[in-house]
Amino acid sequence: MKIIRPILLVALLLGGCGRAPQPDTLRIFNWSDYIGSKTIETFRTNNAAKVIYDNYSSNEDLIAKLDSGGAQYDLVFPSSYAVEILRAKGLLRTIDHAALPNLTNLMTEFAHPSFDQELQVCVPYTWSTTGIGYDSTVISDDEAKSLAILFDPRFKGKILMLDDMRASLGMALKALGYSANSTNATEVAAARDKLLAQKELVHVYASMNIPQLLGSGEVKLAYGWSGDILRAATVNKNIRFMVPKEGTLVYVDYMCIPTNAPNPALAHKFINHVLDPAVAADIAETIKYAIPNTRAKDLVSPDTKLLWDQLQTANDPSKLEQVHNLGSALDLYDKAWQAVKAAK
Ligand code: N2P
Repeated sequence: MKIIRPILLVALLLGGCGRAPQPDTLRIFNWSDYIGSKTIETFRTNNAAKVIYDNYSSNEDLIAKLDSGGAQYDLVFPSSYAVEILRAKGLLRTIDHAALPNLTNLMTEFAHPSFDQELQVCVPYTWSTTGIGYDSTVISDDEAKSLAILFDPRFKGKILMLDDMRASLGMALKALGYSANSTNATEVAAARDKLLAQKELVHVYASMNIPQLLGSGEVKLAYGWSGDILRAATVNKNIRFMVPKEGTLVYVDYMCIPTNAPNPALAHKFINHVLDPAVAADIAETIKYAIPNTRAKDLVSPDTKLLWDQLQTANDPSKLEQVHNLGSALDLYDKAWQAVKAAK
């Protein structure tokens, strides 16, 4: 007995002795409110896989988490500039296109991003712009056309600002007539001061739960990402989305596999799953972000298709700015944003 027991223990620890095999596990790290109603469930069923699903609230959080080496995820969803930063740090794995037969469904205009022309480390997931979400019973369409509304004392305590360094400083830069990618210290300091002056009007800085906060009426005015605002409009018919005349930021978010991913094979399967037209259509239907999948567009409801088309046509390309990787100038933004967040 004395001999058999330890052997049994080892066998149990190794998962032997007739126990059912452990399911393959996929660890996903994504923004909140950013997946279809059925995406995970159908993947679990089709692949007999276990899915662990965690959320982050900004590109900066994601970068810090992966950079610390402590987090082990198979799939993450950074915006373009964050893909560049993660790649430069050696934190992204090369993607095997042979494992992605559905890649042919990708819209050609998204297939060659300037920073990764052959999609070596990323596959496009969604695109969106930032803009103004407003309750049309309180704010007129005309008022919502300018970023000035976000600085109007009449809406003190009713405003939501994105808790997002690049998006919020980018908005303040555009309100001042500068580029959202400015690397000029005086301009970034002016944007910081604009946000500092606005702070007493802001009810909350948030990058999670925006559909709920705006949809429930807790805030009447929000500077947010198009999909979150359009989603708020599905629960509260008075909510509208406006692209400000001063111009705005355009985001493409991507699916990437971290270098230390424990299960890259399953991550590839998930990317291919998301590229399936029916899966992509369910994602668009749920989150109201535009999905760069040619075949999904025919599968969404007329309402979602309309939102998609409006987003495309309402945006004057000359007013849209992609958020770029700023290299060492990022420090200016870090300091400016810390000052805004720390101010009373
Ligand atoms: C979803 C947030 C999406 C981030 N709630 C847009 N880049």
